[in-house]
Amino acid sequence: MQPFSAFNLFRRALGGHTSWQAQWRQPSLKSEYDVVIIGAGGHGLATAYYLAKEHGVRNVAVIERGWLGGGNTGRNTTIIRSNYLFDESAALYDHAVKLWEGLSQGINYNVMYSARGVLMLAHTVHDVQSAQRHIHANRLNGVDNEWLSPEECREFCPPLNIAKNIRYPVMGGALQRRGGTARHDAVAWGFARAADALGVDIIQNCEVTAIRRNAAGAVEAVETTKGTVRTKKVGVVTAGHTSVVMGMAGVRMPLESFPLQALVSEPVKPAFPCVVMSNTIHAYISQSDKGEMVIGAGTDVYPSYSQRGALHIAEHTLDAICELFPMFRRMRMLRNWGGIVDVTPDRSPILSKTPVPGLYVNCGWGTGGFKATPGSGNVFAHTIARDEPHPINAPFSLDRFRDGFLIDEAAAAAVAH
Ligand code: FAD
Ligand code: PYC
Repeated sequence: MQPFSAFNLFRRALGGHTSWQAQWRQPSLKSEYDVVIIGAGGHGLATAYYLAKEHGVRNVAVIERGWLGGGNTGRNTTIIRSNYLFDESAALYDHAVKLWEGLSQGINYNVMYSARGVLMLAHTVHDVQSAQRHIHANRLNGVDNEWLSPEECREFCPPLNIAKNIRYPVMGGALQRRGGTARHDAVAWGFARAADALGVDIIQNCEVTAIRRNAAGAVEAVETTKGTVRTKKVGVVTAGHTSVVMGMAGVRMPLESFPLQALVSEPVKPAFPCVVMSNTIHAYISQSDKGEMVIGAGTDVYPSYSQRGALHIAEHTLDAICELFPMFRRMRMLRNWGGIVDVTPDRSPILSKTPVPGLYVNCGWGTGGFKATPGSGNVFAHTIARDEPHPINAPFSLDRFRDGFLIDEAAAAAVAH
């Protein structure tokens, strides 16, 4: 019997190990796989897991140039919601929310999904109309969303300042009660452990440097810093760098990459019960289980591959947070960081086959892909295993930029673009 201590409780929460690295095999890269997934973020790992679990495809490698979840998966503000305007988006993101609800049990790893409610504030007449349009559209799609008056907003989130004379007065808010947060790195570790247990090889510190095609144009191998791997199927899941990796196969992508940043405060006792977002002033906030206030800012104005954002953008966000939540004015910020998000012209993701036989791409999640992680992996695994899209991701094809069937969620996204 182990002595009772916080340390041992922590070990038990991790499944009996002190290090998450110790929880799975450390395989060497083989020379041939049925499927190679490039990128061990949440989406790549979820794809591998569902390939093995639901399609019986287990001879799979997930190849990661850095460490598990070290990209956007470990850098985001963990907001989960499915209150998107268009039918196609509502179906995709709500598929994910339904999977979040049973994920910890499904992969036997506590991802700390917490449906504490996401409140999106309205500060102008335009915001009010747009939020109410979303509420009606969401309800028609079976997605919960409801309108709250300013007083009801404050009742739901007591620290909120609803004074009428502030720079951005709160005119109400749209509340999705099933929305919330999860622990982002646990999502990567949990999918990794579950995929590994089904036989998937997860290879870290290994960069894919080339994608080789045969005389017929189909994928035949990838070159990596640990050697050549033969394979007939490659899934590219490399948020922020998708244009670079797809360029290795000669495919030009409709994407731009931008830094997006976030910051956390010193930890405090539980003070903030929900998630609050403001599209208009580009601020969003929740409290992590460690007690830090998790605050997200807008995207930088200029495209870049830098993993830090411009300071004036963070300053603008903190101004807004202090006005909306005056009790946080004297709080100290502990650290900030950035991730690189790739953005499509219609601000909706691409989950698609490509013109290259055997090459599949999952990207373009911009500022909002964390919430989609299990749903994205689930339908992308289907697409790879069957060489045809799942009905949920069929509208999110690369072809839409040629045919014009865009899913224009630009105005519906929660942060500055
Ligand atoms: P990543 O986690 O970025 O994984 C891609 C991996 O590919 C990386 O680990 C990278 O190292 C690897 N890679 C790249 N090139 C190669 C190569 N050549 N060879 C091998 N590996 C390679 N979304 C939300 O839903 N809610 C939020 O609150 C939210 N907040 C955000 C806040 C910030 C600051 C940021 C940056 C993003 C936020 N997002 C949010 C977006 C979300 O984080 C991403 O959409 C999502 O995590 C993308 O996951 P992924 O697995 O596709 O990518
Ligand atoms: O998509 O909900 C979201 C989001 C919040 C912060 C960044 N993206």
